[in-house]
Amino acid sequence: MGQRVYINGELVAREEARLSIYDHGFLYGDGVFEGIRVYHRRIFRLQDHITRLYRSARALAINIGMTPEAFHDAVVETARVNEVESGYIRVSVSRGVGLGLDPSHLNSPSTVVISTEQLRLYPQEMYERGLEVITASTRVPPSCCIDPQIKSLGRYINNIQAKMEANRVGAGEALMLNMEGYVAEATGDNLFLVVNRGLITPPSSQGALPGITRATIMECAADLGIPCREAVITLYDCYSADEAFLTGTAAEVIPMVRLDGRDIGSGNPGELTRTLIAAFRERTCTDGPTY
Ligand code: PXG
Repeated sequence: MGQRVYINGELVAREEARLSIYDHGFLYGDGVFEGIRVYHRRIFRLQDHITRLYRSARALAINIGMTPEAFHDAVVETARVNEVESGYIRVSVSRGVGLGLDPSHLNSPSTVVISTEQLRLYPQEMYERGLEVITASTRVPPSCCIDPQIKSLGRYINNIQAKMEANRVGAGEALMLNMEGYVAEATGDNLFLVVNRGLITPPSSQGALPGITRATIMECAADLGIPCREAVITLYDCYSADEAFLTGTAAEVIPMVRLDGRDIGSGNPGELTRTLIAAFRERTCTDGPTY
């Protein structure tokens, strides 16, 4: 049987999935989303993704129109009917359908789409050799504009611009600074530095999304007795770090070995990075509901 897509309460054939041309997600980026991974028929940290989705929606006053429990079950059911062994689940929710900015003119409840895909963000060799990264000139907006803690559709126009900056110079990723010039995160990943055998990562107050892979790495570090703290990070901290890596659902955990033409540490994936990648891999076998 072909792939099915959950759309507003129904599982339909992928070719038959239809959205209105006046959907607020399409017209204005007025919506929220989650990208979730499946490992060995386990939906990795699904509960955390549902919690973040509902927090994002609440912050934008979007009424998802179903309970988090029902949403959870809909994600599991979509993965189950598509027989996903390992892969990627995209959950998108928009405010609804209606032409015009004013949400009081919307003539439908929120649009909910759940689909499954295969996804690999970077080529395999980059996981082994490490990523070359640049600092983007495109900044993360301050929370008084588009709050970067909200995983909104619209915020990604900036991140896409930053990613294009990386593409233009053949780099694998771009680091983004906040308006004060401190390091926030990469375009779809959080940043960790290894300094003096401990980890530091920017706090969400500096423009980092509260990443679920980031939280997992913090737990792995605690298990392994590796100190980890949130810190305000400058480019100097990155250039002079012993090791660095990026974390995200799509990217998983990937070493960052060069930044703006400077080697980080030896310029190769570091020992602590490798240890944490292994610890992360182990967790993907146990965390999350199975079907
Ligand atoms: N920062 C940003 C801006 C992100 O978009 C992360 C950090 C990492 O968060 P998680 O919870 O995934 O560890 C993200 C997540 C995609 C895609 O389609 C992007 C993300 C996740 C899944 C898919 O490129 N970014």
